[in-house]
Amino acid sequence: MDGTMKMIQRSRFYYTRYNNTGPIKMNRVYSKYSQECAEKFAHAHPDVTLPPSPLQTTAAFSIKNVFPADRAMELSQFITTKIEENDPRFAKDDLQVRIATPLKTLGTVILDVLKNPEIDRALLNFFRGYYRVESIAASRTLPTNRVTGSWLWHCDTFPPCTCKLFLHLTPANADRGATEFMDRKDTMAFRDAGYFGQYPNERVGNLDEFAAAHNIPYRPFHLDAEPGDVTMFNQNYFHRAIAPKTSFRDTVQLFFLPNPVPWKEQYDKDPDFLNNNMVSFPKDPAIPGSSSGGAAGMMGA
Ligand SMILES: O=C(O)CCC(=O)C(=O)O
Ligand SMILES: [Fe+2]
Repeated sequence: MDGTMKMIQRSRFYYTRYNNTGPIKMNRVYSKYSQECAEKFAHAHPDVTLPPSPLQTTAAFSIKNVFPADRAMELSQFITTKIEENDPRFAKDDLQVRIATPLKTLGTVILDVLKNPEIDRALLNFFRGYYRVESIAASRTLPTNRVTGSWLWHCDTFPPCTCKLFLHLTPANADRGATEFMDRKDTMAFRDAGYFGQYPNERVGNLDEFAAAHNIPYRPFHLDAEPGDVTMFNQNYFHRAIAPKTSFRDTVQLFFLPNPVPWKEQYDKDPDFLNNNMVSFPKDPAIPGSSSGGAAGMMGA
């Protein structure tokens, strides 16, 4: 990226508008597509009013008891068993265990989370219309002293008008790996002071000193969760993963894009899509799984 583009993408006007400092083309294409999906929904549902989503102004909020707690705990136990068996679908390093093809490995039962009316409403409100699942990940974060990548304060630099959901399979809390978040106001204050957390090499683990030096508040928050709870998450507000102190934390992560038809209708067209899609987000949001719109390694969620 040349210096002029970088200056534009890091200007207040730009990041206030798109809530990221990513490429203009990505932001324009996604904003336009999202608008089209929302207009289509509004046209077909003139009597439905969708209140604004809390994710407009903050990184995350909780929806409790979405998924049966005993099923969530069973899935966590299953992960433990498979790790002990050295199952190759459970790839372990010092930070985490990544679970391959979650819908196959853990089962399509995880999509039941979307049958919860509160979740559906929260997503409809965020997208101002229909949405689809673009990808699914699942992982166990582990106790470690190493702080790197997503464990540093960052913005995923994903397209605007996208969001994620964490389904918790274990508790998450201050001692047990709950993600730390900032709201919109604080995220913008850090950007105004020159912190962007985009590329891995410009991220820091603790923003205490930076905040003090720039006279801005540093007040990250986390959300306690129990098995079966959901965290709704706007990944373009600053956040960082926290290594659990006591025991591992398990989550399933669903990533959403706007869509012209309901997620289930989209899913039924190609139920295997979510097992094969390796793209972080598509270049063309209208085409699920179209070639990658961003190298995960470059920006890094
Ligand atoms: O695992 C976490 O707590 C947060 C990871 C993260 O940065 C993300 O999902 O974008
Ligand atoms: Fe992230």
